[in-house]
Amino acid sequence: MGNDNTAGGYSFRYSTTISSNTAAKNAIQRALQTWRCAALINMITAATPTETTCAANDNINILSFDNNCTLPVGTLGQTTRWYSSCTNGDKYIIEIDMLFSTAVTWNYGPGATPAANKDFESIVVHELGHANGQGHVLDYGKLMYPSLVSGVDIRQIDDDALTCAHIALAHSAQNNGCTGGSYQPNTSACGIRARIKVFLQGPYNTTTGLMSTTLGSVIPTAQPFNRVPWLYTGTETFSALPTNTTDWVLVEARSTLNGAPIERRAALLRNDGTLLATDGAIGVPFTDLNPYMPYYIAIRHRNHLAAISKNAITLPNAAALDFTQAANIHGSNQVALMSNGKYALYSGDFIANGIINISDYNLYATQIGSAPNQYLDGDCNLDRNITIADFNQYRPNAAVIGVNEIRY
Ligand SMILES: [Ca+2]
Ligand SMILES: [Ca+2]
Ligand SMILES: [Ca+2]
Ligand SMILES: [Zn+2]
Repeated sequence: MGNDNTAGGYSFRYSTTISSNTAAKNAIQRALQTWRCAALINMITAATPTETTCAANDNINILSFDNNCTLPVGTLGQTTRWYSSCTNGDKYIIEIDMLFSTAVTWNYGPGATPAANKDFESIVVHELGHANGQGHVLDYGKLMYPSLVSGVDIRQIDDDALTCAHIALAHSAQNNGCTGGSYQPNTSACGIRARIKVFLQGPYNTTTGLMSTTLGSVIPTAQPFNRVPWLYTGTETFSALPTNTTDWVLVEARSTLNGAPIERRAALLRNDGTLLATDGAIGVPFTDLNPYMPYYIAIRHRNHLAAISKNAITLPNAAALDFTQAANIHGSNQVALMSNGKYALYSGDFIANGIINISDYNLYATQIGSAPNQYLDGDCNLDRNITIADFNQYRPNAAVIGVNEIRY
């Protein structure tokens, strides 16, 4: 990839066949945003449409229906790329034209795709995979598989496509001596997403493999770490609680294991362990990090022992950093082994200082007897109530000591 539009990436122009179709344009914008969030692609659409409707190396990157240059029968979309050479011998894309069939009945979404229709957004996401340099895969059902069944949508980017995109874009961001300069990852649209998975012992159910969502409506809409010991002043809020949310967590990105965080972000924890942005999108959206650089990740919770990753991971990442595996966590005995073989953050660090001991019990003791249905730190099984069940979570964990790197 290169800097084609002097803004570090590529600008497409709608042909007049698309510019009059608001539903199609909205689907294209969603597809572009999907790629920006997942892989920092720097591709936008320009305000001015073009009369051009056919693929040609004419310095215009078009998005067009195939009214005037009919695609082969059965082809839903087609991306044509032109290349030039960089001084280091690489090739980079100097032009991208994208055509879409008029021979099928499109579902423009964002609703589900009716059985007889083809999903336009899915095809745009697929074609944008080609636009950032990818070919096809032979795994049926993957984004870059060369056909899409009617009635099906594949609007998300799978790990294979994401991994390929990260490799291509990380390389493109280096100085390869391409005319016009280097491609610049777009980090402003959606942040640099850290995909992370973590379980909390308190609300974890070893039978279902999920955490409870009992807190539900008592979860505060604003992040709850704006107090001792975190003193985190971030402004994360949600307007609608994403589906299946368990609680808030605080995530730190650090350059070194024991260094101060470069950036902290509050995120929502879904009951399957996936961390979400406050809008429900997958991944923690950091904004102050450098893309494609390695960071250690620490995870904190109001009443569970914090943990930090064993290794620094490159962000954005494709496969989630998995705190449910002890091998990925720095230090020994930093996470609780659950009876189904998964690991979870230790329950019972009620004052969240990185050691589970009598001072945690003391906080619990001051809250037992509180009115039910509250959001209290003494509730470590996250069932809205402070009961003996919370003490029973704490008791076997008392004397667990977190590594220095996560202690306050
Ligand atoms: Ca063109
Ligand atoms: Ca403690
Ligand atoms: Ca409880
Ligand atoms: Zn294709």
